[in-house]
Amino acid sequence: MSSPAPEKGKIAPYTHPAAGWGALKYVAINLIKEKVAAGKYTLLFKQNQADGFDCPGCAWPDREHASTFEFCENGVKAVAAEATSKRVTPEFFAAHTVTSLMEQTDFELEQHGRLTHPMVYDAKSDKYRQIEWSEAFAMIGRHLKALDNPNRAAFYTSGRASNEAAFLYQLFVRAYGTNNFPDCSNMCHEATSRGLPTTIGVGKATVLLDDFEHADTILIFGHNAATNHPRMLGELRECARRGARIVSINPLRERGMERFTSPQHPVEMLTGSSTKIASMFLQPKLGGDFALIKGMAKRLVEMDDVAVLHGHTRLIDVDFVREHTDGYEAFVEDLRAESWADIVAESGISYEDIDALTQVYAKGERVIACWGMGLTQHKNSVPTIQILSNLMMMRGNIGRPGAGLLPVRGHSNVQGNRTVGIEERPEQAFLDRLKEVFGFEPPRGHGYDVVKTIGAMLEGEVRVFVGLGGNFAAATPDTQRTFEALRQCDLTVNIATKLNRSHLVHGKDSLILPTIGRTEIDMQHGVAQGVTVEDSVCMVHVSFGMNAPASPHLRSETAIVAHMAEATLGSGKIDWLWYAQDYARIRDVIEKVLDGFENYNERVAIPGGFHLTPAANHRVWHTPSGKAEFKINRIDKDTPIHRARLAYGDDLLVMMTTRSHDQYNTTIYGLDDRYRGVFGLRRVVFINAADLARLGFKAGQKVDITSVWEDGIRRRVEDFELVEYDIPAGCVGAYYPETNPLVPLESTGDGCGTPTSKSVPVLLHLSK
Ligand SMILES: Nc1nc2c(c(=O)[nH]1)N[C@H]1C(S)=C(S)[C@@H](COP(=O)(O)OP(=O)(O)OC[C@H]3O[C@@H](n4cnc5c(=O)[nH]c(N)nc54)[C@H](O)[C@@H]3O)O[C@H]1N2
Ligand SMILES: Nc1nc2c(c(=O)[nH]1)N[C@H]1C(S)=C(S)[C@@H](COP(=O)(O)OP(=O)(O)OC[C@H]3O[C@@H](n4cnc5c(=O)[nH]c(N)nc54)[C@H](O)[C@@H]3O)O[C@H]1N2
Ligand SMILES: [Mo]
Repeated sequence: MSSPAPEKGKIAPYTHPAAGWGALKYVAINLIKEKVAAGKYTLLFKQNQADGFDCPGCAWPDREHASTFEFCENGVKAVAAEATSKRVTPEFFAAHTVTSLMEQTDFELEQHGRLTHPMVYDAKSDKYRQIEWSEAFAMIGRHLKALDNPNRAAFYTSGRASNEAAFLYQLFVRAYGTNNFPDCSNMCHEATSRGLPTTIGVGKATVLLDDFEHADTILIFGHNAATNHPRMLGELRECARRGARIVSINPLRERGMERFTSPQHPVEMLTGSSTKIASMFLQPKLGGDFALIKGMAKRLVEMDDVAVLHGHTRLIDVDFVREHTDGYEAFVEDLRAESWADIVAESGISYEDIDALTQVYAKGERVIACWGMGLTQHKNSVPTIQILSNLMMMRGNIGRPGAGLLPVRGHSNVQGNRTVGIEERPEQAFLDRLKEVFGFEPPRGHGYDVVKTIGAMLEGEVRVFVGLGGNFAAATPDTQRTFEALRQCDLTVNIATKLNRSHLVHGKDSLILPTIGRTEIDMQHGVAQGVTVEDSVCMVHVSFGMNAPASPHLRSETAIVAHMAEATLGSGKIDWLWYAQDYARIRDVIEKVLDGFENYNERVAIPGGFHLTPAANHRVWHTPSGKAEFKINRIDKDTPIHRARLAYGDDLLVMMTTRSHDQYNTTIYGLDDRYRGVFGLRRVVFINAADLARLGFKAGQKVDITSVWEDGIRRRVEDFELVEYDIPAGCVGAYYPETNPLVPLESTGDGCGTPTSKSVPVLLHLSK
């Protein structure tokens, strides 16, 4: 990545509640900065409403696409970023070589605005120049047809694409002949998508928003709602005011979990009052959740033993366990055998605190467990999701009102993308249906995920990369090797709204194909098209853009996919362009291929859309045993981190890479992280006071960070300012994507392949 610009920042603890006036002020600043045209302000009031567009900000659901405008600072930022009046034109590209653009930070690249024309890389001038759409598609077709094996191409998806675009994309890629579908999900909730089906038969949430009205206890693991899903705080506020207990399990005491001033409630806004959100905070070590939750399960069994002894009400829901589950006896036997010393050492939480948390859990009659990246980006993430699911099963907290599991998804349609077939390990039944409906034999083997795609590029096996949105070069781990991988490709194609790193780290041939965003009107043959998306609680609803496209030369994602397919495969078997003329046609075929989409076009027209109800909600379990399954996993004490600690002792720290308040993944809107008290800089390391003292460092000093891995490759980033922070000893935190060069490609979650972005073994050295 480009060399760091010198930063002048300020560290000042944030003492106010989350949201409230602070958020509003920043919203205003953002709109001005983005120079949104006056008429477009009304856009914000059409967000997440029945006749508006689905917010591209996140996958948090909304109440029936409610009539009251739900104010969310980050949704506004996402909309403003898309509605910006700044443009990246062919003239812009003529004025900058790719090499010179590489010198700019991700923040600077984002600031240039919206892409306006399809562009092709010209090696002689080291510049992008304008290309006709037809020529661009012909180039893609030529490259793809020239490959001796379809598995030499990889097709990335970032979770913003609509169901229609994503379905057509997977159809194209499978008709072409590969299951190489790396997607953002591989780096995100993959542990959820792999772990949950093994226990409850489905990899999705088992709750709806209404369940929050009935829950009496909400456990929130590893998730920073105030920044990443601000609208969730509104829901939690109502729960807290009703007296529900909210517990935050997070190495950091995130401000938003403490107090919240609701922008939806004028009295709170005017009086400056706020609502206390969480009543209990537990701060495990990074990656310590598996041991912690196993400790809760063990403690619950012990407490249940006592209840049996005294003839009290059982703490285990024995009816649920008997009727609905498999493997309970062996699971309990394993819990009894687990040592408390290991649980405490590996979780970083004392026995007393585990006991207190278990009491809260056991008192809850209706418990919801939510989680984010804090649980999913570790080596033991799949076991962690399994044990959490099992803990909830022990008290029958699945498939009844006010209780259930809620993985809080990131990208606004990442869940829908997977539903409609963006999956490198597709189920045979799904492929059979594709074959039945479209009459071709889809590839049957597993394709490459993100990490395997990069490996295969490095080996020279994958030669063509196509990205439907996202920023593959910056979002992925091991930056230097990923750059090397992409640069070895024959062709890289990026379908994008804005300029980003992935356009600059390119193959021999390279195309940037500009597309319209979710907030813009998608006209096909004179008719404005709606697209459909699925949120975190499995509601599918329609979204209509409201703005004129940023440039008349933009094409919709669906149209671009259709043209790529036609240029590669022709229209003999599947009439790609016909589908792209009217998206209702795509929904008709989705309905034929996938269960749950009956009368898709009619049902999605109802305000609020429809629920793709997971079978687990009805206590029907799509697992091999036909029951919800208990899974046994041991606490692993021989991981690369344990081995590194043996080698380096207490110098070895474990680092999480996380989001600041002013970013959307690799899109950097600004340099502040308001709730964590960091202003004007991003190159920081959050570190415990005791670690600072022990290592002989002082807050404010600059350090270089190196990662410790067993392959001899040097991974290092420089000049990060030490910030003293309330984070468990031995753990440090820093922002992504600046620290992605430290995440080794081979360091992935067992059973999910997710880069271990929240547990990277590192050493700190004072910068020269
Ligand atoms: N504004 C904004 N909104 C976003 C995004 C964005 O970048 N900006 N990104 C979107 C996407 S794609 C996603 S996936 C979501 C991400 O939203 P989150 O899931 O909140 O992701 P992170 O910001 O990475 O932070 C994870 C949280 O986990 C905690 N954590 C880290 N390690 C551990 C651990 O070992 N155990 C526990 N218990 N906690 C831990 C961190 O302290 C932090 O509070 O947000 C989505 N929404
Ligand atoms: N170290 C570390 N790495 C991580 C993570 C972490 O916590 N730590 N988090 C991981 C997670 S959870 C995720 S989801 C990934 C995110 O990985 P990606 O989804 O690949 O990254 P984004 O930054 O969301 O992509 C932003 C780009 O998408 C394009 N874009 C925006 N809107 C649209 C649209 O409507 N259509 C199209 N075609 N393009 C659009 C813009 O050009 C923008 O530059 O990163 C992962 N990487
Ligand atoms: Mo994500």
